[in-house]
Amino acid sequence: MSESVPGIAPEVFAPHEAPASPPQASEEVEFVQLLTPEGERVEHPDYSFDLDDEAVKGFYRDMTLVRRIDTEATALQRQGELGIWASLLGQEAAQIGSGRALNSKDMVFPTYREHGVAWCQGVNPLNLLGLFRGVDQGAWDPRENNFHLYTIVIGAQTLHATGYAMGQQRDHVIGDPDNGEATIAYFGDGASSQGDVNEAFIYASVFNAPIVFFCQNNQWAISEPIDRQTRIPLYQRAAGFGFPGVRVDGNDVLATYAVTQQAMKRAREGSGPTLVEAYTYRMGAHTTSDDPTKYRLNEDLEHWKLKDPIERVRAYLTRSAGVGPEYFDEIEAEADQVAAELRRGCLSLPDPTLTDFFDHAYVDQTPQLAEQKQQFAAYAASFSDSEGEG
Ligand SMILES: Cc1ncc(C[n+]2csc(CCOP(=O)(O)OP(=O)(O)O)c2C)c(N)n1
Ligand SMILES: [Mg+2]
Repeated sequence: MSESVPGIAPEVFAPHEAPASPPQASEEVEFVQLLTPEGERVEHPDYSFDLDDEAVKGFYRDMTLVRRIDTEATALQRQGELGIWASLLGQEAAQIGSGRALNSKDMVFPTYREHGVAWCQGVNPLNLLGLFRGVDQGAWDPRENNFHLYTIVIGAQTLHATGYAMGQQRDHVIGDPDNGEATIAYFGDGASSQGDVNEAFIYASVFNAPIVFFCQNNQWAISEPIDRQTRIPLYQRAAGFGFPGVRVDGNDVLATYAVTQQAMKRAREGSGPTLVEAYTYRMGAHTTSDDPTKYRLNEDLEHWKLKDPIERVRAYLTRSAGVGPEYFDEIEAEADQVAAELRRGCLSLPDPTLTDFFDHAYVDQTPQLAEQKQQFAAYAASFSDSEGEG
């Protein structure tokens, strides 16, 4: 291929060379920030946080409890009580800030890591554990908490969400920025490379659907770094699809709240989609089946620890809002209680009757599934004869 194609940089033709790296953890990244890692409030020309310190205390509580739930779930997996767990460690601010910016009518389409958003929507964390324990296929009713079932197929939920948002538009439930309704679709940096996500962007754009695409750029798609997904900041892609994109400090709960709130208002009033890129970091493994020490440097992790989303809120509350240590102790005690309850609940989840799974795939049983159910029942029964042997 010639290197002199007009308008195309020669480096495009060096496919095996590593592309220019995106900013490393130690470099400055342009984003909306309202609370620094040191816990200082800062101004931004386009976004402001307009809630009081009581609300900030609430965010601190949310993030601490959700982190504790996450730690307990990881421990339960290690003890053989869950099949797998996808930790949200490090992403608490992105999830609590965006989750708390939703109103009671907005609809959420999560991936498999949005335990913090589930918390904000009032989903019982035990329901999340049921899925990861393999005793059900997601036992919560999406309509009850406006929180769709977890989606493992990367990016697929962005299409489901766009379809839902187009339904909201056709039901004429938009037009009011505060009391109307809109949809938010969560996805990851890796998912941004999926066809589904790009198709969702196009549909949402040309139909002006009331949706916020909330990308948690945690820098990793299992072991693939962000520089294998994009050469430009992800939020800039929105321009090519014809709607605004904004990058927010994903470890700053005040900023993620403010940015999501504005984007949701825009969607609810009928002004169309927004892409929010929450710039954050996956502090843990991809899932409990993964070992990140095989592919990333410990010093990166150490660097991101200094940007911890919970610590900065604690620093702010202590230094600038006069919150004493008793408050933090209370939250710790509550977190321990929540974790103990979750553990008790998990251990007492009833084992499923496996043949029931065939009944839950569709609303109405199909002849094929009925046959498969029978075959499975016969197969399972073949083991009971040999019970107690060898
Ligand atoms: C369509 C599809 N392809 C591949 C996978 C396997 N897979 C599971 S998680 C994952 C990486 C996703 O990364 P990202 O979108 O950044 O989300 P994160 O896990 O970092 O939250 C992949 C490739 C899958 N579940 N679905
Ligand atoms: Mg990722």
